[in-house]
Amino acid sequence: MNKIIECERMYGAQNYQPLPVVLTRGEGVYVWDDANNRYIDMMSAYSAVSHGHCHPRLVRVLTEQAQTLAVVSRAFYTDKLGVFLQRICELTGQEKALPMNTGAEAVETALKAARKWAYTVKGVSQDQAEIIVCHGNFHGRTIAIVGMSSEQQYRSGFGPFPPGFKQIAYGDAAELERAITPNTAAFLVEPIQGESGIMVPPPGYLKACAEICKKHNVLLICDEIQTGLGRTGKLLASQHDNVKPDGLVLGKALGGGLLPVSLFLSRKDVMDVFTPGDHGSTFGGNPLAAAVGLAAIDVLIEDNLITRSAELGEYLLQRLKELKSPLITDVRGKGLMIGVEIHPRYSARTLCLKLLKQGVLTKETHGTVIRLAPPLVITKEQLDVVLMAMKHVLAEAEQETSGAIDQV
Ligand code: IF1
Repeated sequence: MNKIIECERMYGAQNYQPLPVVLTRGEGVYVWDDANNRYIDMMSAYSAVSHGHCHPRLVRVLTEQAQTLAVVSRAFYTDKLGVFLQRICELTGQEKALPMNTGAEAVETALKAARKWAYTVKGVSQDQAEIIVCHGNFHGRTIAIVGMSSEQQYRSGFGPFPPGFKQIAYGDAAELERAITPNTAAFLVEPIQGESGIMVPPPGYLKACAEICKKHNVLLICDEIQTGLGRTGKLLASQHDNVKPDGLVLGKALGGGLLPVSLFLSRKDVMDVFTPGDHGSTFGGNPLAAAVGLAAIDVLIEDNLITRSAELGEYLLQRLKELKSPLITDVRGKGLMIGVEIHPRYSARTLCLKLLKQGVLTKETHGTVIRLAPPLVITKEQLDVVLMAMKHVLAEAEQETSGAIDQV
């Protein structure tokens, strides 16, 4: 057993089951292991590394800011936060933003804002606010957030959970309307569900939800922590339906693949429910995170990463569909957020282990879907290497299961 793996196993909580590889260095789409083998990273840390590993310009901004002023708390103003918040508000069309660190913290901020808006603006009675979420959602790992999850494993052993959440099927706008009551504060939804297996809702779904929310004075809050910042081929996935939500949550890639940066953004009348002392975070909005977040936005725009995601994502999706393997039951996604669904009689994790041997790093979700979400700086040539590897491991797997899996 690798001594490094042994050490992590000995002293670390076993809340993950990593693939048997020890990474030591990253640059662009590549990462290297402790035996100096090179891999193409098709996971990009669940879309937190959209800019590629150790992006030179982002590392330079991080280093310079770290040597200047890093963390002072929000007890004081700094020269970095306001300009960062202005930039992201102008880019997304939202009026105000509240900076946090992890995605879950920004989601919790959104939940608190929606509830307080319901009581102080919409007129819902105290402690009666309801928030609607979708079956198959993933919004983080706090007790309130797993309390509204449909995934048994994320909930088991962690109850009791806070009340005030309702679950509806994903992709069915009529169900949203049926679930709304006079106490409904908000509908929190991922424009494309990531963790539940890259589930793309029918075209027009988000638009229909936006209209229903407007009709019933319910806040539409989009969790774009994974789908945002170019991942699906537009700045925000909600733009595929021409929807501007009342609230927006960003995270992951906002930190440029270097440190946690997240935001809750919304209309002024929603954000203004927060008065000094209502909510906060030691590190939220620190100048180091603000400087890197601003640079991450600039690189996203200046390096044209959003168009790359759209064009290369379309290329990858089409080529995957051409693979015609009996092991593949579906290929779906938008931009460079793609899922390859594997026949349930074969283990997606086994395929990921085979891909590892071919120099391609990725991980399955829910046991059957292989996630392909590379840094947006990937090239067509590098995608061709990934496609060759996919073809190779599928052929190998078909050999092993010859005849066991009939043509689907
Ligand atoms: C894990 C995947 C899971 C997210 C969306 C909020 C958060 C996430 C849409 C919370 C985080 C991460 C968490 C990580 C695995 C990964 C993930 F979908 F990306 F694959 F779990 F579903 N909203 N997603 O995707 O953000 O607090 O983590 O910064 O928890 O295992 P966070």
